[in-house]
Amino acid sequence: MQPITEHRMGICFLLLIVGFCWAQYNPNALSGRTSIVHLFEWRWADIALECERYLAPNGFGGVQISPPNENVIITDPWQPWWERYQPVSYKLCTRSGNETEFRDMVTRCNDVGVHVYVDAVINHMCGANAGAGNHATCRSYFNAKTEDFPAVPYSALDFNDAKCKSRSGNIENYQDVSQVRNCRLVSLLDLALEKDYVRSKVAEYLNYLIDIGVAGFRIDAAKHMWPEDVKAILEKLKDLNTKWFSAGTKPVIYQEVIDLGGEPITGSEYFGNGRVTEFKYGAKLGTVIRKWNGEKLSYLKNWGEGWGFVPSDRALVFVDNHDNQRGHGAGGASILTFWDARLYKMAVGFMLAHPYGFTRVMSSYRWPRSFVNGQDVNDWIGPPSYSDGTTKPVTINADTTCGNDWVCEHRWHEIRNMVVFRNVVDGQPFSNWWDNGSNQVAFGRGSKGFIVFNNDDW
Ligand code: QV4
Ligand code: CA
Repeated sequence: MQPITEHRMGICFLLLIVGFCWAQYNPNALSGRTSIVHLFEWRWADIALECERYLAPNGFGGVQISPPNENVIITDPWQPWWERYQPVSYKLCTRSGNETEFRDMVTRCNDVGVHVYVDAVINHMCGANAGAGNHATCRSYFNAKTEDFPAVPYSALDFNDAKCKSRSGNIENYQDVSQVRNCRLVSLLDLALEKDYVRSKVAEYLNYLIDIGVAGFRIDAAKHMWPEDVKAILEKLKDLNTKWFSAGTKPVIYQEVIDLGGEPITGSEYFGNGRVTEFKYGAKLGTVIRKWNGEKLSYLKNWGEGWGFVPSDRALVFVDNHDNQRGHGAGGASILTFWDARLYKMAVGFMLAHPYGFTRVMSSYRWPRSFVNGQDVNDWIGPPSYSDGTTKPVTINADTTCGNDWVCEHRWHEIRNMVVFRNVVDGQPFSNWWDNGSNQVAFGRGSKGFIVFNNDDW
């Protein structure tokens, strides 16, 4: 065996020189902590408290946070959640808090062993129609029309306009790979990531966060970037802060690539950089648990790669995310959310019991859904906030649930208990499957755990 190992290491070393061995798949959570939670739109001050009072004591490994960098303030509609996906600079002030609060959160979460994963919006800046002025969360000046972002600084030379070959300058055809990566996603000004200058500015931002103590990144809109451009940025990244991580630890990377099949761009193209989001997971699980298309729980016997998913150690999985819980992004109507609480708990319970993938629990806020022709016309509404636009704090009720319209799915006791279950059975094999040929199933995790699901009507 020895010569083979050495041979492999040799190949890896060779590949390293040409840059193929960067990838970081290890979630960098404390050992025995196997899930993270997305605290969507939470304030940094509330996340710091939640790490200390709830996430650490209940064995959560980390938190995915909303984008921490400066974004455009949109007033029509009124401060939608999605304004945070329209960067103006890499300064750390947003509706979630300022840099001081951000640093305090990262320090306090790390100090109790809960790590922070940043949603990194690096494919683009704001929308082409975002105007000009200082209507941004740190008051930086920008001009979307002239593509001027002096607070970075980026100028028109740093965007992809010349490379984009679509008629409108937007992505019009997802079958055309170069359009998907060189044109504007819903008019968002597309960065020229093949330029070393742009790569360096992005890496400078990510390294700044690494120095503060973050553990990794969700790479937003990775499908819209060339995998080699993402890699070139990752190669510029430092190891994690040794105050909390052992020397030589790289940031974990999970790339948002929506691959439901049917498009030329696949998740596997990005394995060389890190993990990818497996969107088939929530779409299929929702279909099964809703019993649509004749699906039943018994079909989950070969759940995972057997369903055409990416390899388990390359997958970041979730039942719903901040997009598809409100009809954005991918997945469609089958996606289960807190609005379907009973089925949702079953789906999240199944995800956390099953060994496939690295698991992310969603934590949402409630908004006034209003369907017109099957479309939620309120899908844009931002987090619970006061009339001056500031986000409401997450209050905690006497029964440990959350107030102020924060849903806190991660505190639902069925979900919280399954986070603990997953930690307890970590490393144990999937075993002793039983089903009734219908919607009653059960399985074990080695000698450490056993779980039963009944989605039949008896
Ligand atoms: C609209 C039109 C354009 C038009 C433009 C200009 O759609 O055709 O050119 O006006 O008038 C918002 C609006 C959108 C608007 C755009 C620009 O919703 O209607 O364009 O702003 O003004 C989030 C939201 C988007 C939002 C975006 C920026 O979901 O609706 O766009 O933030 O504010 C694909 C991708 C995948 C993506 C997913 C939603 O492959 O990468 O769509 N998911 C991620 C994030 C998601 C985020 C982005 C990417 C962009 O998870 O939250 O989009 O950073 O599947
Ligand atoms: Ca792009």
